[in-house]
Amino acid sequence: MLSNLKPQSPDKILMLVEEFKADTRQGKIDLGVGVYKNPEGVTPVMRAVKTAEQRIWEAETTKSYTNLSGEPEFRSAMAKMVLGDVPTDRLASLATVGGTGAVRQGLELARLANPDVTVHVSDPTWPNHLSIMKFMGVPFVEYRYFDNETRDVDFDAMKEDVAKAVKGDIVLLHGCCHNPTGANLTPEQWEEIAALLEKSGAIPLIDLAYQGFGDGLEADAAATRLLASRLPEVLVAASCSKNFGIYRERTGNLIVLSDNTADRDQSQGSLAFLNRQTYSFPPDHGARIVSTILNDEGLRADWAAELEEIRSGMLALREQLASDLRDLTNSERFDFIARHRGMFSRLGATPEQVQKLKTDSAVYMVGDSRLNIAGLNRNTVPLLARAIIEAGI
Ligand code: PLP
Ligand code: TYF
Repeated sequence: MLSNLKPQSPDKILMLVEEFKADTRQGKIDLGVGVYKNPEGVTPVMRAVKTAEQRIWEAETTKSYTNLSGEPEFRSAMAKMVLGDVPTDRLASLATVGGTGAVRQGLELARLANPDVTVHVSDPTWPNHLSIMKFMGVPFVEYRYFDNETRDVDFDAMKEDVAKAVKGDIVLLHGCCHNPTGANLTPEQWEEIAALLEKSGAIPLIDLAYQGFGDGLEADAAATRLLASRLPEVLVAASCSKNFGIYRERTGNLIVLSDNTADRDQSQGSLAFLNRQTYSFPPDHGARIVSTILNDEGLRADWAAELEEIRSGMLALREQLASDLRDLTNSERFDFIARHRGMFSRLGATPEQVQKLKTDSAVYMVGDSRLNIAGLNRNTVPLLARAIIEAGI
């Protein structure tokens, strides 16, 4: 039987990690996988996470099973962080295996509710969105999103395409810090998307993987909160991997808002069912770290301060890179790098130019010319700027 298995296409981002490791050149620069690195190139364990783990270790008296939907303390702390004011009469939620698990369970829930669901997804989007939907057999259509000339959002095209979503469809949106482009909607444009969805009755599934990495914890949740306040039904897939730096703990939360308590209760039952069918109880350690931090004033403040340092550090690197490129090109051609938010920017370079960066300058970025800003530091920014020019971008 196993001889029937076919090779699966590998994850290009993860392949790049291996390729980078194998490169023996001095001074190579890794701008590939979306993992935060400090100026020393280290992905640190955040201070508050260490303290929370210590407290958990000291206080924990059992490792018995928790709750099929995840610990209520974690889910309510997450709902508060994401939504601000939590509409408990509308809220169902689920602890999941990372943000990816939340996306997957969100899609599963949508399909349970509507077996004929079609998902509308940005072109481009995180490749795993597409591969998960293909694997599930969930039909999807792309909506135009990125303008390769301006490197901003092509909002007129996006609106035109999102308007094609009908009641019973899902529109997958990046709540902030769009991956892979770094180009995001303005608050006014979010209002327009809310109005479109209000009119059509299509439901947003908001992928919120970078809250706190863009304009701040509150600002990055603003679009999600707007949609939650305007629309009767909203799904949010929140990841704790980046903003708590607990990637390997696999911590995520799916939030489901309905417009009445009967649907809320039914949704909660369906969510617990989905966890049971997939992997039974969700992982707890990362969730417990998150609730320990969010429910303690001191730890929360320390975590938020460290997250803010990370965010402002990335923003400074963006400014520096845009400024260096302004000087080198005598133009504002690369100013979009400073306008983009989150870990990523899509340069809009050709695959050949991306390859040239790798071959000639040992600079690794994803083939679609997405670069991870956090892979840079003050000293490597000028090197990258020069390499970009030399690659003819
Ligand atoms: N969604 C997007 C857009 C992402 O970039 C990521 C990245 O890691 C995730 C979801 C999910 O992350 P994780 O499953 O590691 O929490
Ligand atoms: O887009 C990224 O780089 C991050 C990390 O299969 C990641 O979201 C990349 C690939 C993957 C899982 C996570």
